[in-house]
Amino acid sequence: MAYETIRFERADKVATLTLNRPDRLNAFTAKVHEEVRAALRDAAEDESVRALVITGAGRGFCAGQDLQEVRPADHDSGRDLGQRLDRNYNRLIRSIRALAKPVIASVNGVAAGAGANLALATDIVIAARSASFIQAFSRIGLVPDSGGSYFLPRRVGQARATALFMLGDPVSAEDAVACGMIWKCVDDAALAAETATLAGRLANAPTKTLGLIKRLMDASAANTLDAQLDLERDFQRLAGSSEDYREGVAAFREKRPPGFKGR
Ligand code: T3D
Repeated sequence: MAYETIRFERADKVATLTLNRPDRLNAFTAKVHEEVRAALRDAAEDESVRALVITGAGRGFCAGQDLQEVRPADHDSGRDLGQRLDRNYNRLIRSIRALAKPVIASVNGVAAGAGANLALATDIVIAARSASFIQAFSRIGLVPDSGGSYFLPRRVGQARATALFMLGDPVSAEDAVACGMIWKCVDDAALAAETATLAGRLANAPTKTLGLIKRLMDASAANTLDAQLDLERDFQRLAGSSEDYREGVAAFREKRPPGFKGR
């Protein structure tokens, strides 16, 4: 499929989705959502893809909703923001969490509003040192969306999250690492190479197991210890019957690196 607002490339078991409207800091329009949905479907269905990277072209990662596309007429025509969230952002975040493969956000620049929360919805966030994260919603009179009010307090705690949501202040990549919002920050010039190394490691890992880890992590946010122990038992049963588990144990015994197939 030919895309207008994103790039979607596959190489060496890794798919890379690049938001590609740099003059608008890769803000989301309806067209971007449509194309991202198609790319995420592709990434899910293509068994040769074992890790997905989401990044942005130019100096920004994603500035959230394109505010040029928002029109008061949306309200006049009876289409409210709740409907837009259901149709676009909520589907986007659910698709990322449902993807049974690791997803990396490689945050190359500012991530604002839904752009920040898109990053937080991925499994591992690596950022350029010059990047920043802004819960910009309240600056324009909106509440956080795209899962921000779910992910952020779980990562940084209620006190920080509430202040960030209410104040809309930028958080530097270094501070984001320090407060547990993201995994790692690297020099700007090293971001592409570090992302490729990380994606390569994940793409050669036991993919089905990583998909189960993802589900465990999501469930742990709401589960009791008892429920989580039961889930670990169920998922270990699945992981334990995988080809990759057999390979992992065989490789350990034979003192060689494992060759996981993602099965
Ligand atoms: O409507 C719904 O569906 C509800 C869903 C809402 C989800 C949301 O994401 S709400 C939050 C929307 N996003 C924002 O409020 C962020 C708006 N942008 C900014 O605050 C700033 O641009 C940044 C802090 C992100 C970056 O600042 P800076 O100084 O580095 O860049 P800039 O000069 O502001 O932006 C560069 C260009 O990108 C500029 O265009 P120009 O003047 O050079 O022609 C700017 O207008 C454009 N741009 C940046 N963000 C957006 C945008 N254009 C449209 N929509 C944007 N969100």
